[in-house]
Amino acid sequence: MTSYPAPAPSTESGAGYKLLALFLSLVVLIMGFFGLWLAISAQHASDDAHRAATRTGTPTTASAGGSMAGMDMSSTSAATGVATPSFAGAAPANADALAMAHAAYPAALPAAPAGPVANVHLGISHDVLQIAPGVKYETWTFNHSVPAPPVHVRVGQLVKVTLTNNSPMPHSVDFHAARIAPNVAFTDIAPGATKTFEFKANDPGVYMVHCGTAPVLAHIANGMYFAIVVEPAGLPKADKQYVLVSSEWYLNSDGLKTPASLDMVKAEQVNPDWVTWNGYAGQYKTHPLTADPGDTVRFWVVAAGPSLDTTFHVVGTLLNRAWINADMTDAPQHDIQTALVPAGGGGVFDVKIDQPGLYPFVSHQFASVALGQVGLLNVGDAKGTMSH
Ligand SMILES: [Cu+2]
Repeated sequence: MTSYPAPAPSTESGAGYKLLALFLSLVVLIMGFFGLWLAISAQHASDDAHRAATRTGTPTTASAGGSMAGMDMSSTSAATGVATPSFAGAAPANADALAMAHAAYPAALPAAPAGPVANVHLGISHDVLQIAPGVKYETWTFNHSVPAPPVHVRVGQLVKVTLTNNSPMPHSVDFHAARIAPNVAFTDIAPGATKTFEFKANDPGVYMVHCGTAPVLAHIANGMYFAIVVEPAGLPKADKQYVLVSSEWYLNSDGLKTPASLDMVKAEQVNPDWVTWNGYAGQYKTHPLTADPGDTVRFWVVAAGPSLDTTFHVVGTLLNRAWINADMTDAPQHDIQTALVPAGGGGVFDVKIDQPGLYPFVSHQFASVALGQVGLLNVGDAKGTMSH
């Protein structure tokens, strides 16, 4: 046993005991305050829980009407600091029929324009769109679509952007493919205004484009993003090329009867209700992308987020070529099982599948699959379906 010397008894014992008594009473006082603080915190937590519980099943609809509803709701929700309940997977009884009737977002890479100039016209508006079978959402869009249709240019082309704001609030556009002063090119434009800027597409890859107006979290979460492919010369030939944009959605209601809008608390907490390829949950399960056996299929992938990364994986094969981070100035890596596409980043992936079948493409962060981020590549007109 270690023995410590006993405190030397004070020769001025009276003063020593008074000091000790003072110290002990201070400790008691501090503990008392701490206890009081704990009790108050517990009461607040209980109130919050009660508020959350009373909102369950009757989501707040402070957003009724008004195209700024998403913004209004976000401030209301953020002010109380309480997220609405989860609406993950909410679906009407006829969800399967609605999924079949849904016109899938065209994933095929469009042709790049000929000549030295690529004109890109972007109209901003606020539109109610479906993000899952029967689930309506008050989106903010470029060209009335989430994502906006992809843009395809070739390295060396001059990209001339014309941005028109047809919405009732300021917005902007930020091209990750551009090397340009953002305080000039990416500034907000007022409702009704138009601006133009241009940049030379010198860096090959696939890039995110998004609205950069504050709070960017809200503008991206509401749907303001798309992909631009800057194709270099001399790529290996691809038989099929598809553009996939991943993103997640944060809903303040289930969106079944009236459109949902943004729950900013859920967005801040990265607690999504839906995660999608090209803006609509599971659309390529009911409307698979297609290829023939032996085709080289090239996926141009962007993770729009706003906050989730995508770990790109094709079930049943490997990524024969993988341009990680969409860095196409260097040679691709080969035979990768899963490739990270970070939020705000891209990746380019070739697969070559000889055996006919249904090959799911997913983010291997499987929470995202559970919330809708899964599609099928049908090789060789295979029959049936495949869940994953
Ligand atoms: Cu915006």
